[in-house]
Amino acid sequence: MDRRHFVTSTTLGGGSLLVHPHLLANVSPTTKQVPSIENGFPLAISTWNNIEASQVAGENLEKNIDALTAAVQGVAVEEADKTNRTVGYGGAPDRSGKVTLDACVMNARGNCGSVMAVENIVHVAALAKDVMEKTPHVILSGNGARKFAIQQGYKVIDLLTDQSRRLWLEWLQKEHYKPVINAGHHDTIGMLCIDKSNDISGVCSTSGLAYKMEGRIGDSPIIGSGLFVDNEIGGAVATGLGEEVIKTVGSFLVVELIRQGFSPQESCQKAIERIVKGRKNLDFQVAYLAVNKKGDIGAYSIHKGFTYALYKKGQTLEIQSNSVY
Ligand code: SD4
Repeated sequence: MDRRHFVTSTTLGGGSLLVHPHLLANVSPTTKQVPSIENGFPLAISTWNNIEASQVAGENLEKNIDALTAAVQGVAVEEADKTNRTVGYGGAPDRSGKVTLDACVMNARGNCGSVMAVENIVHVAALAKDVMEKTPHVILSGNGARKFAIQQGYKVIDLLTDQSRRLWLEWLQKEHYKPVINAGHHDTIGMLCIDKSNDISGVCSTSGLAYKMEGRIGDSPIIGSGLFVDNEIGGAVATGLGEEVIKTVGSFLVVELIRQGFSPQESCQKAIERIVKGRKNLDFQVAYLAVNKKGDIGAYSIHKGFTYALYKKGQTLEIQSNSVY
């Protein structure tokens, strides 16, 4: 990979400043949004250090490719990368040794598609787009999704790499299920793109949590939890412990807060606050990444270490998010 990439700290809310949950209660709707003339479009953001994925999406957007197609193509980079153990090929299996993938897409017209617990198919984000565009349904799961993929000409491959098999066999020695915070700084990829027409679309793709129970579905393929887009308002994606995102319908919540007048940053913070409020045990990670119609970005997580990859004007930067702890 010879692309230039940079690591920087966000100026949003003071870089690595710790913000205690009770401070968030004082966040009130911004009456006047700061104009973001410098934002410009196109723009692509994705969760974690998925630099190459955001760069590919951004370069496609520069060629006037629409936001959803660009996002699906960007996410495909991670889906094909066997070293990323949280997405696509090489993703960690469930506890029975099966790699099952989840993905969803949502476009600027409010249409969406999703696939859940798909085996043997790498590019599940593209498959979710096909569900949206070529079927009368929104969600296909399991064997039905796999059969549909085969009909559409997707390749069938074994998603379990030698390394994933070895690590799974090691895990079986103890069978201790404990989702890892910031696993490998890759984790689920959620991507939001704004194209040259100022249309917003989003994609989320994952292999889910390592050693999940067979049949477990996380937030990532659930519209409103792992991803939500309203083209008039903005979009949001989630990563981390899906069970906690689902309970608060996280991405929908973030977009609705933006609708109410909060900035994307305030909205992500408030959505995290909804999860952490009153909780003693916070040994899990959840992070949100959001953008509004003007291209203002927000990112916030429970624990430090969450980063996102921002493509703008030809280059992609990895940016550190603020966090509660
Ligand atoms: C899930 N949210 O399946 C996904 C996993 C993830 O970072 O995001 N890991 O719950």
